[in-house]
Amino acid sequence: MLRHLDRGLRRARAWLRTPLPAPPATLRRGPLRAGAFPSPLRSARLTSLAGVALAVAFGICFLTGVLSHLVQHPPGWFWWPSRPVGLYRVTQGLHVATGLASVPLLGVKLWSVYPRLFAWPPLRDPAAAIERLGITALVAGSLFQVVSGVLNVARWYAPMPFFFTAGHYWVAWLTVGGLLAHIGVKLPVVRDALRHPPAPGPAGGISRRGLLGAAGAAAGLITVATVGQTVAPLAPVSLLAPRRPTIGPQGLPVNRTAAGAGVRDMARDPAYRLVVAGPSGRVALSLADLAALPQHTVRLPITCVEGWSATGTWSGVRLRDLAALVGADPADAEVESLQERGRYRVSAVAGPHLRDPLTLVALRLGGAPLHLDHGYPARLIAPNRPGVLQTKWLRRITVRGAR
Ligand SMILES: Nc1nc2c(c(=O)[nH]1)N[C@H]1C(S)=C(S)[C@@H](COP(=O)(O)O)O[C@H]1N2
Ligand SMILES: [Mo]
Repeated sequence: MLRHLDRGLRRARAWLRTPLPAPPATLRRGPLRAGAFPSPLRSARLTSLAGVALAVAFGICFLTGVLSHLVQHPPGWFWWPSRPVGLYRVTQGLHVATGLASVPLLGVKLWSVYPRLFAWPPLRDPAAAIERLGITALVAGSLFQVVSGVLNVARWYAPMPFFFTAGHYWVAWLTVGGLLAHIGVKLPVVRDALRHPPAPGPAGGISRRGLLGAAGAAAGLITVATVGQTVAPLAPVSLLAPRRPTIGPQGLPVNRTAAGAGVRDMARDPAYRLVVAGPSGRVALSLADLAALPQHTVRLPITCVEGWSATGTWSGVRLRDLAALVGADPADAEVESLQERGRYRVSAVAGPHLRDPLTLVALRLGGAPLHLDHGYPARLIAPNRPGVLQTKWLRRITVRGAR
């Protein structure tokens, strides 16, 4: 039995290495010519260094991205705390920063290897054909992730005929699968290339070190030029950031306006009531009722998955105080917006956030009543939570009791 398996494997390996017939040599023109890519800057070492840097950036970007997905769509086994307050801000900041830093790294990496597209013969053997297929998928996946991520940061959805979050998430798994296979195949090559000292560089023009330095500087520059979306003191140098954390009504950016959400009239209706329903009943609170409850003030950020974040000073009623009006032992809650359509009209509030004294149904921002675009008359604000879950224009809170 084992002997058969062994023989089968050996045969498969031999087949993978069977030379394929080369195409007629007259087809070998243009970029297919020998020596068509003379740049002495390309080397196994450069490819390896760029590859290692890219693998680190992709790795951090992937892990923080999966984390963000889990926080937004928590499966039953997942648990996410409400503290530290700014943890999600850090992980999502890392996600966007490593994703943007990948742009120049991917550029250098692809530049250093693309002449191999024109290798002769095009397919040496079946193994080479399979490897090319894998690399094609990896390159396509990487480009898709980087481009769709940058488009999302720029809030330019028109070129994406699919739901960004779902596409970006599933292609991430495909890309990382391809990346792991690629690393498995190339690790010995990389180790070899990095162990040996670099060959003497070319005489004139840009040096290898210069090229690497330029790519590194570009990665750093892009990061600094966008991180101001999150780190307010760096905002003035954030030339590339499409959002400034201090521009917007009440000094805070707006993601979706009240007009865009179709809630202008409902939000300003004097008959507005916030309904709170729970295991032991239901109350409908007017703005005056809400203002008569104990008020608290917290400083918490809005951390948009699109890469900006900004801190505000919010005042209002603790969510746990509202939950206490409709039942003793609250487990979790769902908050619903006046907005009638759209993905972000409802959100779930898990136990840690429901019980946290920093979680508010906010009525005020920076001391003044909420601006209509920031969720007037009432919005949720909770610690360590993505912006998409900080639901605006609340209509109803449904509390579930512990069982
Ligand atoms: N009802 C509702 N709430 C919402 C949204 C929305 O589209 N509808 N957008 C969310 C997103 S994506 C973010 S980043 C924050 C932004 O809050 P802000 O506009 O007050 O800065 O609101 C969240 N709350
Ligand atoms: Mo957002």
